[in-house]
Amino acid sequence: METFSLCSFFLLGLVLLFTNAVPSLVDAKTHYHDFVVQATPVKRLCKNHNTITVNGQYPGPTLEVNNGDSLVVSVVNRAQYNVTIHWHGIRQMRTAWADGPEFVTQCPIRPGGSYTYRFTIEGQEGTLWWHAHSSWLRATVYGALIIHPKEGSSYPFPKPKREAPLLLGEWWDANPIDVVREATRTGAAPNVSDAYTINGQPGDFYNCSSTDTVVVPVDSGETNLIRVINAAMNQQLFFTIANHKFTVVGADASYLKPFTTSVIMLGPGQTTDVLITANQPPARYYIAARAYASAQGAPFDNTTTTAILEYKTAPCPAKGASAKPVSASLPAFNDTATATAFTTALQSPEKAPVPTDIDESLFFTVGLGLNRCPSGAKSSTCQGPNGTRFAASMNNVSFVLPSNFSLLQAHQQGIPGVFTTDFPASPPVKFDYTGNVSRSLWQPVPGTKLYKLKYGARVQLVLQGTSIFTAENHPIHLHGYDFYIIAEGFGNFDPKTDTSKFNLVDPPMRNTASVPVGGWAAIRFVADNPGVWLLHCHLDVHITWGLATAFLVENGVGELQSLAVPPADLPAC
Ligand SMILES: *[C@@H]1O[C@H](CO)[C@@H](O)[C@H](O)[C@H]1NC(C)=O
Ligand SMILES: *[C@@H]1O[C@H](CO)[C@@H](O)[C@H](O)[C@H]1NC(C)=O
Ligand SMILES: *[C@@H]1O[C@H](CO)[C@@H](O)[C@H](O)[C@H]1NC(C)=O
Ligand SMILES: *[C@@H]1O[C@H](CO)[C@@H](O)[C@H](O)[C@H]1NC(C)=O
Ligand SMILES: *[C@@H]1O[C@H](CO)[C@@H](O)[C@H](O)[C@H]1NC(C)=O
Ligand SMILES: *[C@@H]1O[C@H](CO)[C@@H](O)[C@H](O)[C@H]1NC(C)=O
Ligand SMILES: *[C@@H]1O[C@H](CO)[C@@H](O)[C@H](O)[C@H]1NC(C)=O
Ligand SMILES: *[C@@H]1O[C@H](CO)[C@@H](O)[C@H](O)[C@H]1NC(C)=O
Ligand SMILES: *[C@@H]1O[C@H](CO)[C@@H](O)[C@H](O)[C@H]1NC(C)=O
Ligand SMILES: [Cu+2]
Repeated sequence: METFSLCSFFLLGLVLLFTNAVPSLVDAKTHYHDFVVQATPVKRLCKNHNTITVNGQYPGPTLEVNNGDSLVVSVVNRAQYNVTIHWHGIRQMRTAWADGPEFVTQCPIRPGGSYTYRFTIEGQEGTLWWHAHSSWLRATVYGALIIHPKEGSSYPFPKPKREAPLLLGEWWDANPIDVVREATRTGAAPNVSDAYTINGQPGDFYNCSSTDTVVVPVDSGETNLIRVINAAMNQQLFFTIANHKFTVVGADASYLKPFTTSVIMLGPGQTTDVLITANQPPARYYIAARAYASAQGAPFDNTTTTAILEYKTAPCPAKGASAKPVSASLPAFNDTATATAFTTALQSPEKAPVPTDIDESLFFTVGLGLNRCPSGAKSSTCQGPNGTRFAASMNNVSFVLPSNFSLLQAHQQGIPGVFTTDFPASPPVKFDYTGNVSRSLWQPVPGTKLYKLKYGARVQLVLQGTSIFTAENHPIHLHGYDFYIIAEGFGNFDPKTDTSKFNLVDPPMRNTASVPVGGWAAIRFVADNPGVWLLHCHLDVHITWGLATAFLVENGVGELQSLAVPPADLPAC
């Protein structure tokens, strides 16, 4: 049992339960879990909501496994919405059927239905998470997925005394499904959120939240591992702890060369593992997160969420102003320099097997667009800028999900008419991507176009941001793969000069790349996992507008290089 200072109890804070880092002693295990998706009363910011949760928990249950273990998660849908669960960052080798994005690898689990996700963790260690991948349900349907080292092995850094996840989320004082439906109807940008949260709690900078702030207890002198997860819907976040530096040791379930910083930036989908040593005078210190908002002039939630790092021997706070924890300072909302300094500091711990001979050299633009409304269209459905509707695209294709089959089923069963494989390898029109883009280029074309990859293809993909409507940092997530981020930069990628920036020695490995605002990122991976794998912006507002495509990776030779057969309980459309 943990002991906590009495202050926490007087303050009615929610004390975070650190787990002791105990190695388990048995061989690879199979973990069975039941997830019941259901509406649950949740009160935040003074108001009650009927929130969609897993097992009545918000955030949902933390899953803990060892590298090499298997998970069997039986999901029962008792909510009124279609739902699926995505295991964000899990490679799902040959088990694409368990990946989860709706209409990509499965049809949704309908109200009253169920589906059991079965998969094995192969060669991944660190912090991942799970979340709904259907409409905007992931606003409240998410949780941590922690992968401890394989049996008998340990962390490649000094063993932390204790460890705990901190999930950064986003809360609407509304039903998030109503928020996205309203935006889809009107064509305008959806309402921004009303609060950010840490482990489901906004913290004491918000009205009606001060008694529920999450408290992270520490003992003087100990070093703990904090697993930070950005589960927010639409916002990159800066994260810091007052008066404490931390050592970054991992991101997206890949280890990193350790380095010290006082602030980290995470795009939605990204995780960062940090070691923090309690080496300051015993007191209470704010843990804080707020927006890194890269788009100029676009509205965003500019509030700050907090938790409290509390030394167990901290003197109990007196009543009044002096009760405040030590305050934390965060970068300015538009501090791209700090965001970039962080993302470019990440390196693999040692020399990495980065593919050098490239079979597929791809160049995808990523950005927004505006659809003109047909004359005669109701103005209530054209509430975007100047009577348009917002859109987004990759290589000018605004991605449309099918509704009668999943892409993976259509691929595996050879059903025609669901998708095509003519997604362009490079932009159909070359232009000054980050300049003042002509209005004639702003309207993308809707389509369900995939890019086909042969099994084992060595792929280089340059993700080029555009300044159509507005330039913005896009967190681009690839399902079913980790990739090396070999370089990033501002402006237009120049194949003649920018290849000199490529780090082919020790680039970081991630599953979500932050493409700099008005810039580009280059990634490499080997297509060694057959299936249909979504590539998308992890800002849900952008995927809603079509900022996505998918790779169709063909089978290789033999069973070990081929997609498994679909599970018998795979939901039908
Ligand atoms: C969005 O915000 C507007 C303005 O505050 C409000 O009238 C509307 O009800 C909100 N929509 C939803 C779905 O909450
Ligand atoms: C918080 O409550 C105070 C007092 O009722 C009010 O003036 C203020 O606008 C509220 N702030 C927010 C962010 O709702
Ligand atoms: C957040 O935005 C509101 C509305 O635009 C503004 O009044 C407020 O000053 C901003 N707060 C911060 C901390 O920037
Ligand atoms: C950031 O915003 C401030 C105003 O809040 C402005 O003065 C500054 O120029 C902006 N910086 C950048 C890099 O856009
Ligand atoms: C909207 O129209 C006005 C006036 O024609 C123009 O100045 C502005 O740039 C337009 N905005 C967008 C986003 O098209
Ligand atoms: C699936 O839906 C698409 C788009 O609506 C349609 O073109 C196609 O014919 C449908 N396929 C089948 C087999 O029903
Ligand atoms: C962008 O180009 C348009 C049309 O060519 C021009 O009207 C506008 O002034 C330009 N904007 C900037 C910021 O240069
Ligand atoms: C996208 O395609 C549409 C339709 O062909 C075209 O009008 C527009 O200029 C294209 N934009 C870009 C960036 O290629
Ligand atoms: C739920 O999923 C089914 C296919 O399984 C689809 O036909 C239906 O439109 C979906 N409902 C919503 C509200 O998206
Ligand atoms: Cu994802």
